[in-house]
Amino acid sequence: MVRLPSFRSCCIVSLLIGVVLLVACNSSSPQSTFDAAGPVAREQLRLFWVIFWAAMIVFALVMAVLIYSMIRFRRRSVDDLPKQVHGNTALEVVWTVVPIILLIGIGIMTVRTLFALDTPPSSDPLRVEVWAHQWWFEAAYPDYSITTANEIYIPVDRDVSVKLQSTDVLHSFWVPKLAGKTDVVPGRVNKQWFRAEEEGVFYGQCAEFCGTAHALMKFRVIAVSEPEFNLWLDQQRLPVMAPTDLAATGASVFNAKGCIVCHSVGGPDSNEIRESRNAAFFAGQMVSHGPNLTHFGSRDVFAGAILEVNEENLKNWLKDPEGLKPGNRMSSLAGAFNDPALELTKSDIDALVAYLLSLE
Ligand code: HEC
Ligand SMILES: [Cu+2]
Repeated sequence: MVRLPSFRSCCIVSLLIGVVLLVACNSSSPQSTFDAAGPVAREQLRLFWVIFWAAMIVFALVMAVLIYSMIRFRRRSVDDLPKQVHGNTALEVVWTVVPIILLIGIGIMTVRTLFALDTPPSSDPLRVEVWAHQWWFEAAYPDYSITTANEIYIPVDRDVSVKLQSTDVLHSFWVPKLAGKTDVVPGRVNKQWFRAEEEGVFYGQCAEFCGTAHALMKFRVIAVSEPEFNLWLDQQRLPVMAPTDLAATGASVFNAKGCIVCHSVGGPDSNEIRESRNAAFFAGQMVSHGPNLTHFGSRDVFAGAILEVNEENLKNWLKDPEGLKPGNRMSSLAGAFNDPALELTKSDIDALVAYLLSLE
């Protein structure tokens, strides 16, 4: 015979589940929407709390009435039959009108928040163009001729206006502490803006399932002081220095082994570059456009912000990108061109890593 769990074990299990759920609410979590760091996220959070508490009050009232009726009107003996009623106009009007009022209220607040957050208040926001790719984010700064990937530098306390475009499938751009999700739709331009009110690294993540490596499609928004941001801009605009020694060997390997087909070095990527690479991708001639590597050595993370930039990780990446990021579009490098001459030897890899790290 099956034994039902006792009341005590039920209590213990629910307590444990409660603890686990509460731990998940730790507000120091880097991707928590409950820890807004700017005006957009804060307004959205405020709306969330209003709707949450309205729903909690309705929930509590309905539960109270339900539990009261279950106890008050429980069946007391076998032939106990409650008073049979049919229809109650007053009650029906109440439970139709109250939700209508609630929904209209929530609707008004939602639409007002949408309009209030539609455009940045500043007339001179920092403009960033984000291109979503399977499975990494590209960030271009059109006013400064900079193209980078996975890391978006912004100055603190300045509005940032983000133009969102996709080169392949649906994605969604999401930096939980700065602003809610905005879908990135192929063939369409979407926009979002935010402002960081404190310096720091804000974690972002693609929030729309976009294929195999969707879970490994992260990025970072790095908010720094205005002078630090200007230093970053200056450094990103420097031309690439001529590589020396092992790095110079790496630069020739980079050309010889076809890395240059997908990766630009020495300047920003133009829309023409992006378009021709994507056209080749859709024609099945190549494995899509890879991140611009002009100042790769100055970045902290790579491959969708899942790996730290260092010698060991880069060697492993070039040896076996598939092992580090399953499904990624660089893995089939050798396969795509079907040419054993493109395979990398150990000394190729050492030279390439020296070259990549020299690209500061
Ligand atoms: C067929 C196109 C293609 C070729 C050829 C290619 N890559 Fe890539 N590469 C990519 C793509 C796509 C990514 C992004 C992978 C991801 O994060 O999902 C990438 C990522 C990288 C990254 C990390 C960049 C970042 O900021 O995330 C490095 C470094 C890199 N490739 C180096 C190389 C080197 C060196 C070669 C030549 C041996 C090479 N790649 C050949 C497409 C290519
Ligand atoms: Cu995704």
